[in-house]
Amino acid sequence: MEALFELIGAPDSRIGVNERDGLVFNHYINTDQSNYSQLGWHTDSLRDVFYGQKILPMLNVGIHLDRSTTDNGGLRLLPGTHNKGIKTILFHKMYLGNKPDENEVGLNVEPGDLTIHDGRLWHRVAQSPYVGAASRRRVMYVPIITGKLIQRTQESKPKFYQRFMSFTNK
Ligand SMILES: O=C(O)CCC(=O)C(=O)O
Ligand SMILES: [Fe+2]
Repeated sequence: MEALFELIGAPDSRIGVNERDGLVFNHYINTDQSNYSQLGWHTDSLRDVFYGQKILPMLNVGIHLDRSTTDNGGLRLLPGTHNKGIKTILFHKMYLGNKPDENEVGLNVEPGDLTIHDGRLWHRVAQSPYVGAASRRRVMYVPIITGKLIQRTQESKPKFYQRFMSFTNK
C-alpha cells in the first residue's frame, strides 16, 4: 500500500485508517428488500467540501472480494474527470443520479484484485441485472489521504450520501 503513496506525491501521504471515512466496506445485493443495490454518481472528494476542507489529493484503493464483470453491474468510471478542477467536481453531473453515461467505463475484477481511483473521479455503482446471490458484490476501499487529520469516532455521522441513499435507490 505504501508503495502507492508515490502516486499522490505529497510528503504526508498516509492510509486513512481512522480518518475521514476510514476503511469503507460495501456489500451490494439485489433483492426485493435491498436497500443497497447501487450507488449514484459522485466523486469521493466531495466529502472534503462537506467537512469544510480544501479538496486535497486522495486515492481510493479497492480490494475486490467477489468476481464482478461489467454485465453484472458494478463500478462505472468517467475517465478524465479527475483533473479538470473544482467545477467538474461540483457540477459535471448531478450527484447521486443513477442514469448510465455514454462515456462510462466498467471494470472486470476477480477476487483479490486491487483497483485505484482518484478521489476526484466521477463514478457510480450500477445495479446488477440479477437478483439474489448472483448479484452479490463486496468491495473494501482503503483511502490514501493527505492533509489535516480529521479523526473518525463513534459519534461520526454516516457518509453524506448514505444519508440520502434510501430514497435515491428506489
Ligand atoms: O462499490 C464500489 O465499487 C464503489 C463505492 C464507492 O464509490 C464509495 O463507497 O464511495
Ligand atoms: Fe465513491
